[in-house]
Amino acid sequence: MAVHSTLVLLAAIGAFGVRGAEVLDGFRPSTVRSDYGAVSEVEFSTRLVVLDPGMLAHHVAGAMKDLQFSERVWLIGYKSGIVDEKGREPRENFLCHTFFADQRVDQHDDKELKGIYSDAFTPEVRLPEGFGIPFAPGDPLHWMPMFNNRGADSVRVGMKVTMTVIREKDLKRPLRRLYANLRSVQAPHLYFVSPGHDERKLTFVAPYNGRIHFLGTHLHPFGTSIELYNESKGERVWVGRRKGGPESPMEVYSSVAGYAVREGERFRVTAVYENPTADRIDAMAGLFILYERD
Ligand SMILES: [Cu+2]
Repeated sequence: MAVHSTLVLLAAIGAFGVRGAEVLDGFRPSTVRSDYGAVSEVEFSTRLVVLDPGMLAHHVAGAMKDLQFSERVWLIGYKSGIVDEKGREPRENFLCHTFFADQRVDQHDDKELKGIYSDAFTPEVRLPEGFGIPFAPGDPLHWMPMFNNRGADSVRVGMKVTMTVIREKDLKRPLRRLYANLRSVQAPHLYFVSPGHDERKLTFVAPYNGRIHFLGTHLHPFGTSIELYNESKGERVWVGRRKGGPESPMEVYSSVAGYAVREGERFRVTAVYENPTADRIDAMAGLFILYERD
């Protein structure tokens, strides 16, 4: 197995090159419509990688990418998915989460990012109309796909990403720029939940004046909700819940009007898991926050 993994990994590194970034230039018309200009999409994917049983929050070295756009674009949507050897979507979910940003998104939650995320239960993020994240050709971009394999067998899968953009040359009206920040209740992000109810909290102080326009969650199966609460004002900003059972999609917060944030206000993130099994389960819990600065 180990030899097999290594070969796949080497094949992937060889094909992508270890130095120069992969250039994103294969734009094609998107079915998405926007008042702000013609919408395009651009895709990239990993080669097939081997996921051994029990791999959690695993970033396969050969699957990460350094990327750059060939021209100025405004990112307005981001979608990721898993494909098997036949190019089909497997029934089990091997996607943990992915980050696409101007830096490696690590465990330091205070960092302001220019980027976006997706995960197993929010596989597609679409920014509210009128907002975008601008990228220039020279911007060094990093993409980190993270996989889970909770099964008993090794699998070979790949990850495919479709980005929805408005090319600067197609822009009819100016878009408003969003910044991003990740707030996770636990560092390192992976933790384990015993049978029953589990609640974890994180507090942080807002480092900017602005407005939150999008909140996306990252939870694993049996994570039931994640809340953002403004302690300074004593009010709930938003709580995201599952739309169905333990592995159904998560709600997102998406608002053109947004939620006003003042620098120095204190916020609390509360993540809830309900573990109905007799064993401990893997967990992550974070909020991906997209905001506009005043
Ligand atoms: Cu995860």
